[in-house]
Amino acid sequence: MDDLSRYRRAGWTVRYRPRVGSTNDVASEAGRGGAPEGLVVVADEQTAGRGRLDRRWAAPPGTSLLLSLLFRPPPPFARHAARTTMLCGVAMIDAVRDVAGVELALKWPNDLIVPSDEPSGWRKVGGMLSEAGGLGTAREARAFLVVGIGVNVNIPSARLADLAPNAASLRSVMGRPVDRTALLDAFLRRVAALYADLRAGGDPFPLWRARLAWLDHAVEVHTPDGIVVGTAEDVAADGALVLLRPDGTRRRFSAGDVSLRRH
Ligand code: BT5
Repeated sequence: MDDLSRYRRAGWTVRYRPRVGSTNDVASEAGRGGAPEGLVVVADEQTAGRGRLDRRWAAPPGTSLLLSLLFRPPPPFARHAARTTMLCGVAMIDAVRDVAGVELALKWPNDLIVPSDEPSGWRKVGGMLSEAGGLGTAREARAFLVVGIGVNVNIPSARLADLAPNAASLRSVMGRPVDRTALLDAFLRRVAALYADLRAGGDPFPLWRARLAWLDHAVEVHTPDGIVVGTAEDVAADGALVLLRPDGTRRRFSAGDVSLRRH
């Protein structure tokens, strides 16, 4: 029932691997080799799972959804790549709600979180890592986007602290296991619909914005140069966070190497 190895879905090329370094690397290699969009790399275990800025993504084998999708967004690439990452986040949040009954939110820019009673106010259930490739070549048609997502599905509560101090899994929240195949299926169905809509001129931005945690709340933006405090006023059309400072000035942060905390 929870066996990902036989999973298939029309319209997608699903490449299952029991064990890989990183599903993002497998998908990027396929992208560089000219593979068409619609490739899904799914693994039961990653030996070199990556987060942003070379942080690690860790998960006990067979407990999580670890996957990467290959897209070739139409020009203008940067705009559509950002939109594609957004729609993947929307699709995963909606799939998790429908299949597991857990209401996740997006912690800007790329975390999937569940609200909790702890002082921090949240726990991390998943994360996304988007990587573009093939840019700067003569033809933008070669450009590709890999969206990697890791979701803690059935990680037992006792194992979570090994991964991160604030990690949670769908199982730890619901107290029962969740079928990873059903979740993957619900996710891919939504991605297909939202991506087709994007290609037809639609915009997932309002759906993405509506799923963001902490808009209008006091937050801290942690940057390499220090912590900036303010109110998370909004997100700009390009996805940048707009922070309203206590002195009434505004500052924009693009995803880069910043992260967000409640203040
Ligand atoms: C992310 O990075 O949250 C993006 C994670 C993307 C993982 C997927 S899995 C499939 C695909 N293939 C890959 O190689 N990657 C993608 P970031 O915001 O940098 O968060 C990383 C931080 O999350 C780490 O420094 C830990 O503190 C924490 N962490 C690591 N594993 C975790 C887990 N399983 N659950 C919760 N937190 C975790």
